[in-house]
Amino acid sequence: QVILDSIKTALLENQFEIYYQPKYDLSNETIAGAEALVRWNHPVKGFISPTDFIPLFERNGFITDLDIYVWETVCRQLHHWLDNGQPMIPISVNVSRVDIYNPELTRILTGLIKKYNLKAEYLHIEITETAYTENPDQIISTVLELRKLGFIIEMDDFGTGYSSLNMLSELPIHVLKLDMRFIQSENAKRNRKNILSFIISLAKWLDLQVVAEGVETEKQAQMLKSMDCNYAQGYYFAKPMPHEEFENHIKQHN
Ligand code: G
Ligand code: G
Ligand code: MN
Ligand code: NA
Repeated sequence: QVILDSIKTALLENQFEIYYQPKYDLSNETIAGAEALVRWNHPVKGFISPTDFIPLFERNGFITDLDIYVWETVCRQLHHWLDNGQPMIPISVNVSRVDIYNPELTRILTGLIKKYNLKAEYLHIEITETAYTENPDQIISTVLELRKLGFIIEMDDFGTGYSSLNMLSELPIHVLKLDMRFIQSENAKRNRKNILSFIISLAKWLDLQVVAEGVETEKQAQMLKSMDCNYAQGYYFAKPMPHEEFENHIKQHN
């Protein structure tokens, strides 16, 4: 397949671009962080969405090179802000369900932090909920190790998997990112709103911070704020954007 041959070239030719989607503090609407999301500008096929190539890369093993490339680009960006005396906004990176089992993972991440002279707390690590349920014991020990090293751990797409409440109480994570389907229920049945509100309260009891994803309307943002949700991300606030635009965005909002 063409797509397979082109990954090495793609990395060499910088065809992957990192977009940043801001995350807002709902209490004052300032930018509290951002998620790094990769885009592939293919010279022939044009723009390819991550939903089209990530699953393929997870099957053929290219995901590791890509994820490391994304983490390093983000660390270089953070180092640039540090060097220029700009405010440090923590950036969340995605770790594929494949890479989470890589025995080199913690070594790679600490290597990057050292290389770019960063505090680990500026790099937030997103691990999707479904990955935790595949092999909880191994993930828990990796997450514990990352946590000890100072990284902030976020559980992504919460609500798409089947974490038991018991498991949630034992996971050494810092942040729960609620899957969009919870949020996009503002006009839905009262029961769904009650579930959202309950999950936010539960997270608080467990001392976890909560990020709502896929916030598209003011009404949703208001609802989340009234439920005491900490942070929100979504098209209502801002879409993922290139780094220059993100830097301007920070200047305007913080
Ligand atoms: O950005 P959306 O922009 O279309 O992203 C689609 C999916 O791709 C999401 O599930 C997101 O988590 C995943 N994704 C985006 N960037 C990365 C990345 O750098 N690494 C991994 N592993 N997944 C990513
Ligand atoms: O799986 P993960 O949470 O990492 O990926 C987030 C995905 O959601 C990305 O594809 C991103 O572009 C997309 N996204 C971000 N904000 C919104 C939103 O408000 N609405 C919708 N429909 N998608 C969003
Ligand atoms: Mn994510
Ligand atoms: Na998500």
